[in-house]
Amino acid sequence: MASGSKGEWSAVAATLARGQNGQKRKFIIDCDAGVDDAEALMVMLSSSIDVIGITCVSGNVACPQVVKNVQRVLANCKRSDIPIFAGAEAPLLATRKDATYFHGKDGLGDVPVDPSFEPDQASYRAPETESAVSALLRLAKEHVVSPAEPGQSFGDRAKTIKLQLEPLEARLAEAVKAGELARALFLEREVYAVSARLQAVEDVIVEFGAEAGPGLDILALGPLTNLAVAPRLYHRFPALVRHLIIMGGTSRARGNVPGFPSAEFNLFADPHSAQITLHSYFQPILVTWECCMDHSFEWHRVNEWLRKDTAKAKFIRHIFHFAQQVSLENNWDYIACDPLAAAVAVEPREVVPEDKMAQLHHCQVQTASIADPAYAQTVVDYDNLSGCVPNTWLIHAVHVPAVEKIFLRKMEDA
Ligand SMILES: [Ca+2]
Repeated sequence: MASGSKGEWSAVAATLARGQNGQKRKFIIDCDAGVDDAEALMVMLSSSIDVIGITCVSGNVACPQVVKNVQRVLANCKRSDIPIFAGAEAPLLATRKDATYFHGKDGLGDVPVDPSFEPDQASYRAPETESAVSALLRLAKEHVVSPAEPGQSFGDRAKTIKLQLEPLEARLAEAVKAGELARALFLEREVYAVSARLQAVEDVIVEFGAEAGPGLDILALGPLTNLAVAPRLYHRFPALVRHLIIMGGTSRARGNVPGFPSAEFNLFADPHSAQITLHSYFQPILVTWECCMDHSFEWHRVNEWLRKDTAKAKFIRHIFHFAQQVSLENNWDYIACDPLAAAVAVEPREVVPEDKMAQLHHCQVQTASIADPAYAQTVVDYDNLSGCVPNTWLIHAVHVPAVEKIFLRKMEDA
């Protein structure tokens, strides 16, 4: 029997769809822009949410270029009021890989600024001097809400994790008693991860009180290096995050990285950080590569959308030309990865309306050896054979008309 139980996703989607205590939702976007990151930023900025900062990470291109690309996108959206923070320049252990074959050498299709519809570069907002990880910690603390809504307090989260930990510890004790050493080592690692999640919440309760709760949501669109370093510097950080939505990973071990058949690019680019992230945060939401592939769009349809006579539509056409050519040469449809994750983040109830479309499972990332063809695979425990705690929401399907509506909205000039 699948471990994702009925009814739970609708509760998650309902809290994700609104801020705490009727406030607008506060988002940080962590990205490696990238043409599809640019589109995702435009989705977020055309939605009824507050984007309070953008943190950058090396991925599609190196971090300094990501910062430049975010500056350009924000200027094109007339949102240079949003602070930009430079983050990790390289993965934790892996060798840095980029995706310029698809995004162009500069990450935005190698097209010059077109003065007929793009703002002058002199108007770009300078990046902040504070680092991405420091900004994540500071902003998460600044956005704690007190008192939190019922079911969303630190106290509520601590209770949920405690209930998960007790049977897990019993399973570990049984494995030790039965002399099942491999299983015991595996379960010991899981006890460590769940205990760390509990410790983070308990320490946050000492700092802010059990009735307070997290007020910050994060949309992660690149390798997860910043999100792995944050809890390593400040172990309470994951407890201060309300929802973490990630574009990345695979649900059926079907990848998109040449040479690595079951690896998706964002997790492949820094699998160790991905593993830390899936272990550290409370129920992250994964919009997987297969979900994006299963809901791709034919290019003629996309080009119909882009015919709009707005500056934003012109900007997307401009930066997407290179990626579209690469796609057509390879017979690929338009696979909207980052914008699809953004659509899930902003309108979860419309985009993922049914419980069967999202399920909670234990997921981990294969990091053992780059010589292993399964390197960077997302290992999904669909039937809870591991005895571990299901902690990752996999989005399996989306409601396409709701997605199209959001995609069209992003091209309207404000
Ligand atoms: Ca990205």
